Amino acid sequence: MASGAVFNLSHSSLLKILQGDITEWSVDASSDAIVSPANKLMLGGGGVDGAIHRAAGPQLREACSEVPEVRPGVRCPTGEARITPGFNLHASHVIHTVGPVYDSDVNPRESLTSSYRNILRVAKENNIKYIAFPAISCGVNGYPFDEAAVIGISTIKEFANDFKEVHFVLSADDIYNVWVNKANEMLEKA
Ligand code: AR6
Repeated sequence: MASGAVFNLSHSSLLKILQGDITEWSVDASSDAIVSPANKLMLGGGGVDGAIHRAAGPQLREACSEVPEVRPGVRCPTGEARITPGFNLHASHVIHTVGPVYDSDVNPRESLTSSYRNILRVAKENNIKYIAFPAISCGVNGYPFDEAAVIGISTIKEFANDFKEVHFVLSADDIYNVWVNKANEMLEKA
């Protein structure tokens, strides 16, 4: 994974923007998690969610199937988050969220902010200190990269004191460049 760009979130925490495959992400700590942008049933989908399920192994699907449905066909509503173990991943946990579909969500900005906030709340409740995000909703869900980067970085900033390191692991060149540019505008370089 490329070393990327590093910023200060607070005096004791860092934001790192890395280019690579989030399924290969590992840190030298057990209090860690990666984020999976799932669908509402949480049983695996395409994109990064599919890659995370393949890398974690079938136990991840089994653990997801045990998450109670809040209504038929919905384990995780849009903007919420659920946690499971990471199984065969290097990361010890997966935090699943359902990000907004940009063209059909009534308030995509609010839903994406809510996804980030609920992920960080669940992570904090589980004593996670290192967490890696992909670009939630920036694939098939069609969210504009600039706005998604600003929402992601500013919401993470609200939780700066609760984590040691927050990473974005971005596979696409164009998304990586947008994230680094926005972080340069919003944060101080470490
Ligand atoms: N590592 C890091 N980033 C990746 C990887 C990877 N291995 N693979 C893809 N990306 P998407 P969404 C990037 O479509 O828009 C699924 O079917 C990709 O380039 O995975 O939130 C779910 O089940 C893009 O920038 O997620 C949901 O139904 C970003 O990850 C729905 O798609 C997110 O792309 C979620 O859509």
